[in-house]
Amino acid sequence: GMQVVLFDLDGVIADTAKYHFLAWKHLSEKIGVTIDEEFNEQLKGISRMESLERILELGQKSDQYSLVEKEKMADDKNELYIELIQTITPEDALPQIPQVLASLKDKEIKIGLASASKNGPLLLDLLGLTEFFDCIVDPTSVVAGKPAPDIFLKGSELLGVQPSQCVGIEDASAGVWAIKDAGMTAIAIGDVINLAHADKVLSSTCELTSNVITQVWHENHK
Ligand code: G16
Ligand code: MG
Repeated sequence: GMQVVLFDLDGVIADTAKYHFLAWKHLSEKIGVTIDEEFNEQLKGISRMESLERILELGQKSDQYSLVEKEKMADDKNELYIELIQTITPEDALPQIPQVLASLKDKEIKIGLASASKNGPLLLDLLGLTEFFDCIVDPTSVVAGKPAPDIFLKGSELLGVQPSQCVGIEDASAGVWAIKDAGMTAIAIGDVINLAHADKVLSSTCELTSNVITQVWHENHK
């Protein structure tokens, strides 16, 4: 049966995507690039340096900066992001998330974090959810980021189960590809237009329960 649920963080456990967006927007404006929410969709689930690269490419500025300058920009963005997330408290977990985590724990289903964010452990602490997680995959330990399946595969490996026994939960198109390419069942949160490659799309975490997760897994393994 289903043994493990691997959660994405940004956009699934908490609405931190808005803070990533604000921090990137601030950085972009300083270098004369304008980004909007639609462009920001492409940055979801994508690593910090890769996100910066996409912004620089949008402004055709990628070759104007050295690697050292790019690293400084990425650090500045992260500094602002960390400032913005300090206000996060357990109240900021998205609807149903603490209940779903508790219910999975009751059912002895293991829980892992498969976030591209280096700030994942800090965010789980701010949200008071660290205790639910049996493993947090270190995103720096995998070579290829989402949409590559590596971070999800690493999660199943660390928890000692086969990919087919896992469900992944994502809000980003790149993340859903990562789950599917890992050979897992994918539940997506958000707009079906961006996320039709998932096994099930829920419009928000309000619809997420541990029963829905197990049902979607069973549907996929008939
Ligand atoms: C998240 C966000 C991305 C962000 C990435 C890296 O991934 O969706 O927008 O760029 O992490 O975050 P950081 O700069 O904190 O290391 P996920 O996989 O949790 O959605
Ligand atoms: Mg996400």
